[in-house]
Amino acid sequence: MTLLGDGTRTLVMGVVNVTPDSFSDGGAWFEPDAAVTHGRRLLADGADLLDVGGESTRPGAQRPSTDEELARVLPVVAELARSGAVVSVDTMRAEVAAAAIDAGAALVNDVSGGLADPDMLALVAARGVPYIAMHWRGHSADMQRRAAYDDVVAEVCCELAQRRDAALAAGIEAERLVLDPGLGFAKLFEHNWVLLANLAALQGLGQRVLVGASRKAFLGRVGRPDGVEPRPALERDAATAATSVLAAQAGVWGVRVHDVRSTRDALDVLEAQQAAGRRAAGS
Ligand code: PMM
Repeated sequence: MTLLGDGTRTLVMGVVNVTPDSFSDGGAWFEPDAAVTHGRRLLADGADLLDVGGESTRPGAQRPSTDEELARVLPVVAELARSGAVVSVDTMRAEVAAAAIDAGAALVNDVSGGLADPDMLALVAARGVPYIAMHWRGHSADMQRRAAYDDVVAEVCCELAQRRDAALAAGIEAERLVLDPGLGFAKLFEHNWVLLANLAALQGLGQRVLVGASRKAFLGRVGRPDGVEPRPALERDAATAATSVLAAQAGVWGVRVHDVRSTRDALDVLEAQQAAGRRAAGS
């Protein structure tokens, strides 16, 4: 199997946030040892790869300095890579990506798709690692002001196609490029649902697709009428697992989740059902 898999099943990327302030886990893994232990737990639960990040991207978040981000992610990337995990580094900074690759990271996950740092695409091309480019319209401090679309699917596809073309022009091989619709980033609740319902349009861009719905606010609102408190982030894993199944049914390359076990179980169910269908068709 190549680093990005053989395409026969949807991969599960487990999230390791080394941040004090992520919306999704409240900084539970901020200490390096705790982050490494958490990463190992995600692997035991069935993660195919681990995504280590040191910058919270929740709406309104302020950015850490480059030195702070490096200090957060490098020890965790190094230790998890040493224990054999396929590690991606979740960063918008070329300097952090370069240091993380030196420490053992095998992929770069850039939520800005190369827009935040003009050196990112060239760095990734030079290092020859796979690159995840997410749809992004600006830093978290004010991104929700940019959540205006006439046709969210067409506009996200068009803007991602521009990032694809920039990545390819910089020398990143098409085989190593993954695109991500960026659920929750400059998106209102309804935009996320429309994108989830139209993953085929994103796949039409010709690249592997990653979906990151895990614990996001739109899942906290599902099934709750207006006026009822949204479900807290830590109670969104069943809804997340359901989105993982929807994404896998659409044939995406990977899903990025905080609770690997529930998504792994849900994808195992889907795969068992699909295998039975193939057996029945062949008999
Ligand atoms: N979401 C978050 C962070 N990084 N990366 C990708 N590729 N796709 C996403 O949807 C995404 C991401 C949001 O923060 P979290 O780490 O708490 O989930």
